[in-house]
Formats: sequence, structure tokens, C-alpha cells
Amino acid sequence: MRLILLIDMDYFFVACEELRHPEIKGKPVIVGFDPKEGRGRGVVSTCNYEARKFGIHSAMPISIAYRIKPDAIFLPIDYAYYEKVSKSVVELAKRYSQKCEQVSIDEVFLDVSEKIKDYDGASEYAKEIKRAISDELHLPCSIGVSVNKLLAKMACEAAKPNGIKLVKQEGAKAFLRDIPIGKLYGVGQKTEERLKAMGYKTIGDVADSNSSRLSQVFKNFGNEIYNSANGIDDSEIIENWEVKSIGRERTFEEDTAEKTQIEEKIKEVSKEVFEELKAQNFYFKTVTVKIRYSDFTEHLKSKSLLHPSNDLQTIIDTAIKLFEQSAEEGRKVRKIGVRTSTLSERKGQKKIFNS
Ligand code: TTP
Ligand code: MG
Ligand code: MG
Repeated sequence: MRLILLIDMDYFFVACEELRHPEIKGKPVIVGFDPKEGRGRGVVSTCNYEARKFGIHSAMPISIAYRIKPDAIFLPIDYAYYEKVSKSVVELAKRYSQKCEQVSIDEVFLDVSEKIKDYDGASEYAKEIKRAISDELHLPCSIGVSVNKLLAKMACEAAKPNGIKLVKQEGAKAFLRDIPIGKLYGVGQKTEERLKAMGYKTIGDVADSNSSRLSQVFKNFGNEIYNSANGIDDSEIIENWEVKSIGRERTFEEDTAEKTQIEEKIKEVSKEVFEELKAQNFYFKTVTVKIRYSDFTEHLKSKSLLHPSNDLQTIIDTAIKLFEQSAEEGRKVRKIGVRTSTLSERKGQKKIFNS
């Protein structure tokens, strides 16, 4: 039996801010774009549970968050600092298993099958890790414990906040059954909409369906969605990511705010990055876009995929989406960069079944 743990930090960006500004603890705190007294564009990155009580959440327009709670504490995003804290979490996690995979800035999978032999042992181990993260790093987290990555992730979501949840193999289907389909690991918004249009509301609805109906609509991914809904996932923990990255950037002949022109440039640069990846036989998991504005201020935004990819269209789509999410409309851009990182030479990994 495999035993997999997923550690996901609670309200991560805000927890990092609380670490260096203890005085904000206990108050509603939001990290995101400048609300500019309700006129700000852009979204909430995350907020603590005190702010969530008011209905504020990640990806909500910052102007709406401001309308709901103008007296909340609004802080700008300090990605470099969160990356540093994130590294310390991964370092700590590695002490508990070398078979360790960081999947996003605040999530780490651990395969503990070699050390731990049963569910009780795994739950105890999770408690020990959680205690170490709290004692040494002074950060809250939740941990999911199960037999594969998918179930560990789903268990962790159910454990939040500040909890540990074990999902045994035999209890997996019952555990998943009533969860809304949009919450299934790997199902993005588009897939959720299409599944709902097909009449599936819960994970159980999909689990009780059949894979050929899903394959008709989702092609190869249909079967994966079906397996996921049934708690089946044999994807491995991927260790030893290369620290290197492959990126390219390009300066416009004349600074521009034209969306189509910028998108064209993103496509060009992505193509170069793709060629380099292909030449070196790499898969990537993270895409980062760098925007340098006319006044030389820079903005970086990253997205990590659930699974490694070597696909040009994925680079382009992700980069354009990141640009749309972060660029300030009308502001002239001087230079645009696209970078792929968390590279691996491995092949045959499970693919993500959404954009
Ligand atoms: P999450 O782990 O999804 O969220 P969280 O850690 O803030 O809260 P919790 O896990 O307790 O539910 O994301 C990790 C960080 O990634 C989050 O702190 C901020 C960032 N993030 C965004 O910038 N935008 C988003 O839409 C989301 C979901 C997260
Ligand atoms: Mg988190
Ligand atoms: Mg997370």
C-alpha cells in the first residue's frame, strides 16, 4: 500500500505576512492588488479566515473585497518573500521523506510508504510534521493522508483549516461522493461547466457514470476524470526537480498597450522557449510571465500546472492568461518575458485535464 501526505499551508500569503507583522494577527487581512479605495483593479490573492468569514476569497475582485470590508488590512503581494518562506517549508518536509514533490508555492506531497506501514502510523507522522511546521516555522497548515496524490489532496481540503484528515482506500468512494464536481482535483472551471451541462453535480454522479460517455466529450481525459471521481490515481511523486529554468524575453520596438500586439509577442517568445525545451528534452510545470512597463517597473506572475507538460499551446495559453490577470489595462509595456521552470526529464507523467 502507498501512503501519501499532502501538506498545504493555511491562508499562505497572509500567514507569511502575519509572521513578520504579528500585530495584524486576529484581524481580517487581505493580500492582493491595491484596492485604491474601491477603484482598484485586480484580485484578491488570498485572505485569512477572519476575512473569509465575510465572504471574501481568493480571485475575488479587490474592489468587491474593499466594498465588503473597507476596514480590513490590505497588503500588497510580496512574492519573493513568500517564495523564501515556501523554501523553508519544503526543506522541513524533506526531512520527513526524500520522496517529496512541491506542487505549488504552498503545497508539498510526501510519499512515506517506505518508512510507514499503516494508516495509524501515517496519521501520527502527519501530526509530527504539523507540529514541526508550527514549532519551527510558526505557520499553520493542513495535511491530507491517503493512498494516492489525488485522495491526499482531497483529504487535505477537507481538513482545512489547521487539521489533519485520513482517507482510507476503503472509505474513498464514500468520502468523495457528495463533494461538488468542481472541487475534484484537476477539474478546472471549464471542465466543471461542461460536466454540469452533462448533468453531473457531485463527484459521485461522475463515479456512477461511465467512462465512455466522458471520453466522447473529453477525449483522453474522460477516462482520467472517471478514475479521479472513483479515487483512482497511480501518478507518482516526482522528486529532484531541476532547479533551472528556460526563459526568453523580448523588448518592443515601441512601448505598447495593444493587447493583440502583446499577445503576438508572447506567442513568439513562447515558441522560442518551447524549442529550447524540446532540444533539451524537458517537461515543465511552472510558467512565469514578466512584464516590464515603460517606467521600468516589473511585474511577475506564475502558474504551476498540476502535472508536467511539454506542450507549446500550454505555454502560450498559460502565459496569455497570466498576462491578462496581471497587466494593468492601458499601461504601456516595454518588454515581455516568458519562463518555464520546475523542469524534469521524466516522461509519461499524468497530464492535466484542463487548461
Ligand atoms: P491556496 O493553498 O489555494 O490558498 P491559501 O493557502 O491562501 O488558503 P487555504 O489553503 O488555507 O485554503 O493558495 C496558496 C497561495 O497561492 C495563496 O496564499 C495565495 C496564492 N493564490 C493566489 O494568488 N490566487 C489564487 O486564486 C489562489 C487560489 C491562491
Ligand atoms: Mg494553502
Ligand atoms: Mg495550496
